Amino acid sequence: MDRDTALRLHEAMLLTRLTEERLVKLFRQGRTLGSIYRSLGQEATSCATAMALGPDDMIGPMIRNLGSMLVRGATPLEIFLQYLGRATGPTAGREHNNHFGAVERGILAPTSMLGALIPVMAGVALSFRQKGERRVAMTWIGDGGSSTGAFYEGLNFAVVQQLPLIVVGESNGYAFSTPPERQMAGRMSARSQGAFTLTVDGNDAAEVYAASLQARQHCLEGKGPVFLVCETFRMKGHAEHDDQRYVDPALLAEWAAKDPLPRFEAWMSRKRWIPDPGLKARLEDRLQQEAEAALGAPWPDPATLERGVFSS
Ligand SMILES: Cc1ncc(C[n+]2csc(CCOP(=O)(O)OP(=O)(O)O)c2C)c(N)n1
Repeated sequence: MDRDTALRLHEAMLLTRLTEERLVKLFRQGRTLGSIYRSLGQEATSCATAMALGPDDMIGPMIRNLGSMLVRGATPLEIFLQYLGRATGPTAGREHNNHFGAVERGILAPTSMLGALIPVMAGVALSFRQKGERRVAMTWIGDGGSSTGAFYEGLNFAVVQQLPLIVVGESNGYAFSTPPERQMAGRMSARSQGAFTLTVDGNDAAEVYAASLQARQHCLEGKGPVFLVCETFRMKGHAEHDDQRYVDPALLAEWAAKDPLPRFEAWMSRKRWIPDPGLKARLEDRLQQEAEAALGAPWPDPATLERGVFSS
């Protein structure tokens, strides 16, 4: 990773964290229409993976991958408008979290159904191969989501067809309140179905980035899909309405010490790559302004309720 990439990756992870913190404030003020699904402590698995892609690659994020959307050009303003359900947001108030895409940015809208994006993104990868395009598709799955039929079906198809698909497995300790051993047999990497599998420390942004570059290269060489398992931990409840009382505080303390942001800052400082000391204040200013702009944005007109929801 060169200095410029490291600085951009650091900024993306910090922006992800601060955007989510701002969303939590809006949630506690009763302003958001739904809950907030944090990626606290998992910023590297969203940002360092997406950062390794080329401009023509496509991502299909899940709800905990807001960072990947920011890396590909989604703005905090759009995110706030979306969570606040305003008319000028990406879905014009039809949906109230990160379920919005932008094909021109290479983002397919996230869907709630766990595993559903694996066959969809395998199809995207198939289209790249059929057209002879040097592009890869990337999507994410939690440990809980990797027990679904759609996950097995999609990854199996990608393996059989040798498709340029990267599936990032977020092994983060819990699925809602269910620990993995209550839902899945064996470690996440055991569910690769023959895909080339890499397991990395998901809280080490430099390692995640290097593995993602390797995964992309593997796909571009026509060697088939990659299952990139990131060992990490969900530092908050499933969402803001969940106080995660079922998680051992000692486990949280253990993972807090492995927070990907300070670790990446320490890695950068060993290389003498020092982020701008004013960066955090600058990002917070930007978020303040964009949150205020979103709070001032109009609500959707009830007369348009069915528009963009049902096909005419
Ligand atoms: C097919 C399906 N089943 C159940 C749900 C409800 N649900 C939403 S998130 C979630 C837990 C997800 O856990 P995991 O895949 O481990 O991801 P994490 O939340 O840990 O990032 C469940 C059960 C769903 N969205 N889709």
